[in-house]
Amino acid sequence: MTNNELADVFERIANLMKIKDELVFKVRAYERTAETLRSLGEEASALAARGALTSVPGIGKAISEKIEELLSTGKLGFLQRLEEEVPPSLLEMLKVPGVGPKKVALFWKELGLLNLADLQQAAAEGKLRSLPGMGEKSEAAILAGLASLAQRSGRMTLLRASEEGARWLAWLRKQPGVERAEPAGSLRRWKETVGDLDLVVAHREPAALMQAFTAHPDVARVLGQGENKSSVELKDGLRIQLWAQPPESFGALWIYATGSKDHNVRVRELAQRKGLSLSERGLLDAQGNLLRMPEEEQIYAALGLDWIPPELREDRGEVEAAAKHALPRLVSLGDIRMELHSHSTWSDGAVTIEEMARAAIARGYKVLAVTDHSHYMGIVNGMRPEDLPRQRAEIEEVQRKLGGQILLLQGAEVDIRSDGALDYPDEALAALDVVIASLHMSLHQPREQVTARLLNAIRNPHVDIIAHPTGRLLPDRAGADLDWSAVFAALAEHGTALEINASPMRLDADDAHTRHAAGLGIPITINTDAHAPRGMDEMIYGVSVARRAGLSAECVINTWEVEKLTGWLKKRGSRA
Ligand code: DGT
Ligand code: CA
Ligand code: ZN
Repeated sequence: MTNNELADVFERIANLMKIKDELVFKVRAYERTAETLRSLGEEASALAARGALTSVPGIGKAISEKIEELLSTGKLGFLQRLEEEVPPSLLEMLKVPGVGPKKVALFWKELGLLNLADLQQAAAEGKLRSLPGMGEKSEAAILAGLASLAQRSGRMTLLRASEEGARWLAWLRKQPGVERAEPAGSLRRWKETVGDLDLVVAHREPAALMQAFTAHPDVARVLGQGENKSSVELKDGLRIQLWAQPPESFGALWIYATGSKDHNVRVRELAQRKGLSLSERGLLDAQGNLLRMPEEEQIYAALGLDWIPPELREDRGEVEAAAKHALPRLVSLGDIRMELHSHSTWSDGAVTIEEMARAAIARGYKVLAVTDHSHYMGIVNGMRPEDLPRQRAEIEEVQRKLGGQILLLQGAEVDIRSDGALDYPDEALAALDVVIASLHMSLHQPREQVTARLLNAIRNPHVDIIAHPTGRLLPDRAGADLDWSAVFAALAEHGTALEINASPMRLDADDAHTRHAAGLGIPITINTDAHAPRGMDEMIYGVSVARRAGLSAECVINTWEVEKLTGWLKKRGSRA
């Protein structure tokens, strides 16, 4: 067990004792033990092995015996007896803002509540207000606390994670002795949301670096500090884990800290079968000698594997594919030649069509589709069908001005109304070069109803693309509950494209649905939905979803030659 895992056990003991209403000084001893363990410079297991646990200030005989029992058996009789007296499910309730151990004890003893779900139900039924020391106000506060707890997943968007990661990597690269600093964990795998940041460095003597890191002025709390690994919580709540190994072990460290956990397990098994031993400290041969491997490629090669792009490291068959040299050639940002979903001042965009076109040219794009919103209620400044001819005239004028640098398409992002009807009549849709349909309102209708709306749009022969299909907002707001098998069947039947909306707040469709859709031959399009030039820079996040879905460039419309795109649109009966 690591120091952090041991500390968690002692924290658990302290909380259970508080609910049991034990004496404060007894509880405090366990809390202090947890704090001591988290800031210990050395692993408790190493201290125990030397019989030196009691030399740590604050760790007496009773505590050191408990630590030794945990280290040797992974269990603790004392805790097991405590959990028989105080149900551990009660601890869930402590996470609710405004609920402390005294209230948990009250709810448990007076009402028999055992967990969060019980508490939710009792509060909703108005059963808490009549308890001693409670009232309508405190009951309402608990309901509000429960709601905010459900909202908080403790995860951040990829955008925030990338920005914070870049800032901390820049800081790390300036520290003495740092030979290399790189992102790892879910950030490097481009997972749609990130829990904590994992950063890795190559360093020969990292003790001083760990010290500087945990003493950084932005740090609020040190969750763990060791020779090769430290973990902190910043004042704004962000958590960072910093890992360090000497340069000759960097390949193994980077693989380990990148994960995912399931990928690591698979790779380590493979190493074992070859008589090797792989950990975050390095790759050891059968004699226990460290193999000098500063690069990931060297480790994978030693295991008979091609290098695996981090986006694929989720144990979804990538290790087997790498062994057969059959990994897909993943689409990359450089393959993208067009943006097919963008807004201008004709609806809620910030700049003119010409400025958006110039921004697209600056990014090397060959096609820009201007797809302003339709006018349906709730959409700010949406366009009425009668505005479309005047917009067409402006697009043609900009096209003349910019000549062959880029092809401009007139499209629209047509709202799918709450009753499933599209916001423009068919004549208006038929006059457009490309039509995007999307759900914006009434996302939380029952599954059959919201799915039927989407199917209605897919079946309209003028609709080319379904944008951000669920309407979810990351990190925490769920989107529509779609019947995906019906949606996939309709998309495949009509050849309609499915969008990966590249905004880090959306990433919708997600990687799993994209993988499934592409497997059925459904065309995939990646678009930023830019409302200003800088919005176009989010393309990389959409590409990451496609990469996590295992897609090569051919599956993605935006990588096609211009003629292939216009041919596809013409065949669908669009004007382009
Ligand atoms: P997150 O932070 O929830 O967005 O997800 P990750 O993937 O960054 O996970 P995290 O931060 O818990 O751990 C970072 C990496 O450390 C993870 O990707 C793989 C490695 N790791 C963590 N725990 C274990 C473990 O128990 N076994 C193995 N083999 N690797 C682990
Ligand atoms: Ca992480
Ligand atoms: Zn849009």
